[in-house]
Amino acid sequence: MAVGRRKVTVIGAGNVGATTAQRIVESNLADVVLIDVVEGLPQGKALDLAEAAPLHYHDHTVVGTNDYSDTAGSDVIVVTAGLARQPGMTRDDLLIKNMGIVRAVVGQAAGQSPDAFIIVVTNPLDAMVHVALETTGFPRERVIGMAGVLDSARFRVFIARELGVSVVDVSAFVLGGHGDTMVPLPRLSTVAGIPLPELLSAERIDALADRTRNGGAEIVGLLKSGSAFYAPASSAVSMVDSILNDRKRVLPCAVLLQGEYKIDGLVVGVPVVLGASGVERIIEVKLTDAEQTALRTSSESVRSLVETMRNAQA
Ligand code: A3D
Repeated sequence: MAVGRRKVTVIGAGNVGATTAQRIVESNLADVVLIDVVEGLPQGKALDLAEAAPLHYHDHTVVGTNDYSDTAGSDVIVVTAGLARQPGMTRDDLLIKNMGIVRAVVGQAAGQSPDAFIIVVTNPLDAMVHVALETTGFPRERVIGMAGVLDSARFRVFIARELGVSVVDVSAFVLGGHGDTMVPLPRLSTVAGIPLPELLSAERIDALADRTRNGGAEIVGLLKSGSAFYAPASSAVSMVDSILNDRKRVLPCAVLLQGEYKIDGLVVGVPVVLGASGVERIIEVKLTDAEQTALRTSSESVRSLVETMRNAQA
């Protein structure tokens, strides 16, 4: 990684992208380049963020641009560019549109920063990690999807509220795809080391896991237009932090499996050690039959998205 000032490019200056940029500079992590296809949008948000620097006691630069040459030499690229689902648009329509966007933006950004780590946020998440891997040809250690960090943060909040305890003491273990196909593992989720099933009934755990699975939809329902962005941005930033500061945090991330968890060639959310080399290790835990089946179902839904994308290109 480059010595001296660290540089993170955030592609997409919308809700998630701008909030990610804000959190990166205000937590003193790195300089940020914010890039978007819309002219003026990244420049305006970057200037606004830069003008807050004296109030947050940081000296990081925030550059807004539409030109990929400004992103050259980035240590990390966070990909949030994409469309949200519009009325009348199917999931597959969105898949194909965002495939085109992610391919275009990641190709240009990777060309400028061939050694960067890529953190993908654009949905459908697991499929977009496939697109980023194929477009860049980067090794799987450097192309990582953000989903599990958010899902487990949501689960932690719901568990903490239910038990009236600090979120800090709750640790939630999730596997699998983002959203509907997330696989929570209550037996490996703990409150200050105490396994969750000792503290909550199976029924309550199921209810909290369901709420977590639908966590994105719950917020869309409240906001009416747009989707969650504060917690998604925080989740991406915790991954950036673990890489840039070589923290070696154990975080659930969407990575390409090559035989781990008996899955080969598909991007699935699993616990990994995230450090200065990106995904430094995939942690394999022994699953029960039911958990393995749920994980397989989750990975099959990723396979079907990958096939839809292949057919669209054929
Ligand atoms: P939004 O506020 O609409 O921002 C998207 C931005 O992407 C807009 O500013 C667009 O102009 C920009 N954009 C579109 N096409 C291009 C392009 N070709 N080049 C550069 N920029 C472009 O959306 P958002 O910030 O709320 O969400 C961004 C993405 O993240 C969406 O796909 C969401 O579904 C996804 N998301 C994922 C999670 C996960 O947990 C995986 C959570 C929240 C959001």
